Amino acid sequence: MIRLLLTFTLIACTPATAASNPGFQSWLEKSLWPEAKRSGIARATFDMAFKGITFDPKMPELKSAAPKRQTQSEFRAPEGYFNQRSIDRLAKQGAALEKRWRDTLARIEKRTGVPRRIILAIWGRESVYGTFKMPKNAIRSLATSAYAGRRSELFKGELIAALRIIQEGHISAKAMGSSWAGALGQPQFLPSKFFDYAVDEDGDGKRDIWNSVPDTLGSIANYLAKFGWQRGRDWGFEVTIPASVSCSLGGPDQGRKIAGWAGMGIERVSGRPFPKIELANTGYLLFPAGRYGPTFVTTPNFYVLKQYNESDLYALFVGHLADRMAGGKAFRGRWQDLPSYTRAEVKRMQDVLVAQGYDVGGADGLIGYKSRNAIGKWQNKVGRAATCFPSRETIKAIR
Ligand SMILES: [Ca+2]
Repeated sequence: MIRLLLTFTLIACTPATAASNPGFQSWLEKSLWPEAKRSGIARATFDMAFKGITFDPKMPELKSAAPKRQTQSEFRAPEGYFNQRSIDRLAKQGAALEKRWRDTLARIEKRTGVPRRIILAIWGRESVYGTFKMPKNAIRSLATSAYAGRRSELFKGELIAALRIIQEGHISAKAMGSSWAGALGQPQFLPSKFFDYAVDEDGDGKRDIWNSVPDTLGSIANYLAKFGWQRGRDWGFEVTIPASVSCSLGGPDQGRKIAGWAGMGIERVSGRPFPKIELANTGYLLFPAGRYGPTFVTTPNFYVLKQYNESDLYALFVGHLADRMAGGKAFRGRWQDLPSYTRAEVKRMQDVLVAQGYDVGGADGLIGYKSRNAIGKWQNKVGRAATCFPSRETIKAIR
């Protein structure tokens, strides 16, 4: 009994620190330090960065953590992703910030060609214009994931990049806030992207994407510019696409001049014509939910937005939010109720389509444009109306 009590007391008194994971401190010294040193990190930087840093048992990246539910926004009804109240609020805040940072935004827009509202929309989406409090210390979360995570090598590289950022004096280790996954500051850059994309817009010698609004705005624009944002062009337009145009024509590998799409009867929902510069250049059809939701003609800039986050809905959210800041209306097309699928269900359907010779873009359990096109082609082949998105009934029929 005494022994039990003693044990209990000991556990209760042991803070969740190094003592609860002695391997962590030894890994820092024996495994991480030699590698950091080889990468040019000074001992003083290393010691300062890890002062008081402990293993974080709550990280979702840990091998022992319960696997996350295998769904993601692509298969939930997109309606939830485009929450109107939150978009309205973000659009209002964005429009106010556009006034407040007018000169800075004008300078950045002129230099990079990235429209100010696109820059603002990414800022809003990533960190609610810098008001979202970063939940984690980057060093602690990256070190925990590098030590015991499922993608240890990847996080080790990110951690060493984070140490370089500290060593160069852009931010202190303590103030280096990040997401759970280690994405840094207001633009949510991974540390490895920092040196290529972050800029010192306010000229104080630091690329401070945690505290400086100009640095944040300049860095977001620089990122998009470096990924090829086309100056003078929009991101895309909501359109009506007549039934005579197959929904299996979606995606970046089936582009044609926007004048060509217009010639097939595709029109903007606003009733306005496509701008001249757009008509003369390439555009792509986008059916994010097949025929079960709004449809779009996008420009190559839509795919530049996807370089920020590899998701059609993310890029659409950013483009749409930018339009809303300029007084644009909510989507005209309605997102219909769609079932949410597990990745396993989608993968099973994809495996069947692949076995029948369709290109689904990799049977990964995610419904990307190639899977949508494949579903449309399958539906045409078996004499169904093409919807290019699986209803419950379709996913059961594809077997
Ligand atoms: Ca700066």
